[in-house]
Amino acid sequence: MSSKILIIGACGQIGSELTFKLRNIYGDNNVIASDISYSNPDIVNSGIFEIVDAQDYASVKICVEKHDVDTVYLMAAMLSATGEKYPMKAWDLNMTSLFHVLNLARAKFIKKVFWPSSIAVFGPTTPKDYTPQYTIMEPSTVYGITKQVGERWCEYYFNKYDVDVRSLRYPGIISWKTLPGGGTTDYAVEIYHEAIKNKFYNCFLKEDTKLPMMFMDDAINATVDIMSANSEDIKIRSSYNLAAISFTPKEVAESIKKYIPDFEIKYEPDYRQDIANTWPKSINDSYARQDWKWKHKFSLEGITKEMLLELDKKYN
Ligand code: AKB
Repeated sequence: MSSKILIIGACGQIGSELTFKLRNIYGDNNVIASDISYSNPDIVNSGIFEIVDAQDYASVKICVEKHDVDTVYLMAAMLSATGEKYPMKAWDLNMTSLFHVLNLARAKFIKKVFWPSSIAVFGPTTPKDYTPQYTIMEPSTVYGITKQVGERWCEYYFNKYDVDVRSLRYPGIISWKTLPGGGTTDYAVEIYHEAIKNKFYNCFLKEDTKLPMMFMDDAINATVDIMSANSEDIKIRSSYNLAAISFTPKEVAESIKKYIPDFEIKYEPDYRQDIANTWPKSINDSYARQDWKWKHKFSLEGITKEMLLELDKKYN
């Protein structure tokens, strides 16, 4: 019998594209998309879809058993900016859902788990340039705390209970199909939408705020690659640093102006600036490149070209 995959949080920015990619690779009937509501019609109408509440153990277990699932991608989470508004909700969602999936694996209902971590595990005391895999980690956001603690639990479940859990520290992810929600890096997606729709963007970060970023295709390939790598090659069971490029709002605005010369940007930093100030500017991901041969493809120029092309088709 072929392996069955469940994606929890399939309606979100990364979950939706991961669903399409995994269905291409493993076949529509082997990939079950799930979310707490029917919020993304493209996903709901594209194949098998189940309502699953990631915070309810029974809800996840029923779906796993119903479809003979052996691999779970847990993509449901509250991100950094929203997490600062609802700290306890962020803690509950991000931690409870992880424990449910890890415990299902520990009890042998499933065999393999993917759980995304984030550059938010780093904090104000972390070295900012080319941040190493192993370094000071004192996250100052609730989201970052949940990701750092989650990483410790992933490694613990691997060491103590032999749970095959794999994880990546995603940077900001840029894509045109589904909007991100509640993150600090969301500006790098919104800017392209606003450039196409209004030729103007009011940016919530300062012009020189450099953050690690990645195009969705690279993030999805990294996720598929780490999950299909041989278990012996996955030497880090907390979470791997993962990098592609780094840029500032000013740099992305300049790359847009090459295609839309009258595009204008204004900077009005808000509470998200304080979050961004604590995150790395660039990431050293040499362990991922060495252990399971990670390689990114997209540069800022490549991302801008693709984003403007696709969003132009969508809006015009
Ligand atoms: C966020 O901005 O909160 C996320 C992340 C970097 O994990 N995109």
